[in-house]
Amino acid sequence: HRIETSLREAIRTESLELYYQPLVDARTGRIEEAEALLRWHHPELGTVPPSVFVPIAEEGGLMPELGDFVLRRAVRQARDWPDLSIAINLSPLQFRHRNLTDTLLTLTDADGVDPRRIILEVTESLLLNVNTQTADTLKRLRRAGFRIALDDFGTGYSSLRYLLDLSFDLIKIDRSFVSGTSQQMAAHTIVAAIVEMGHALGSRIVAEGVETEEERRTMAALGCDLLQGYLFAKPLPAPGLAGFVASFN
Ligand code: G
Ligand code: G
Ligand code: NA
Ligand code: MN
Repeated sequence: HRIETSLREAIRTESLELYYQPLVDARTGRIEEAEALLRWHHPELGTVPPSVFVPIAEEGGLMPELGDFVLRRAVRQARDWPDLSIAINLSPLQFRHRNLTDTLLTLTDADGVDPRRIILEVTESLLLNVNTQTADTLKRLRRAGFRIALDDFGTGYSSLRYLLDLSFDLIKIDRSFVSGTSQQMAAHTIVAAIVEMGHALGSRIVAEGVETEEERRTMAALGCDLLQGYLFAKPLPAPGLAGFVASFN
């Protein structure tokens, strides 16, 4: 696979980039978090989306290196942005390959970053077959102070069992419930139910994919704590995000 070879090279030369998308507090209107999203600007192929190259990295055994690169970059960015928490997407493979908690603590220690400012986003695919190792790692991470977000909630094989066995600081409602749906009434009923359930379990709720002012108003009225989406900003390179936050807050 030529693309795998050039991805390997891009990881080695650290020529991948992290973009950042802000999360807006629905009550205060302030930005206190940003999600790191990988971007690969390939010299010939143009911008390759992570939905394409992350699976290639996973299948080609490149995830340990790619995952470590993202952790390193994102924690370093958190050091440089003391007023923001940074959310990092984790591949399920990162739970298997090495001791994630120690790796992260080494990075946050070295950069003087409070682990509470790091949010780790996991998807239901990690939890599909929660073995005790996965559950233990999630517990250790939380004990060390890292916050855990359940990403894309409501898609995949949603099982409420995860919410019983594991605690999440944040639940991110997938954008299919937030914007552009033809069954808006039903979607809003489900969002309201997730908000009530999530709050009762001590989680804060994020609405993803907020694209319009009306969606912002609706999601805030339904009780979502944080809002993320193109209405506020697309994922931006680090300097762009910093400028955006400075004028927004
Ligand atoms: O940025 P975009 O919407 O194209 O992201 C598409 C998918 O790629 C999302 O599911 C997102 O979680 C995933 N993704 C983006 N950045 C990272 C990353 O740093 N690590 C992992 N494992 N997945 C990522
Ligand atoms: O799976 P995950 O939620 O991590 O994926 C985040 C992806 O969603 C990113 O690739 C980002 O570019 C995309 N995204 C963020 N906000 C919006 C939005 O308002 N609308 C759409 N269509 N995509 C969004
Ligand atoms: Na995410
Ligand atoms: Mn998501």
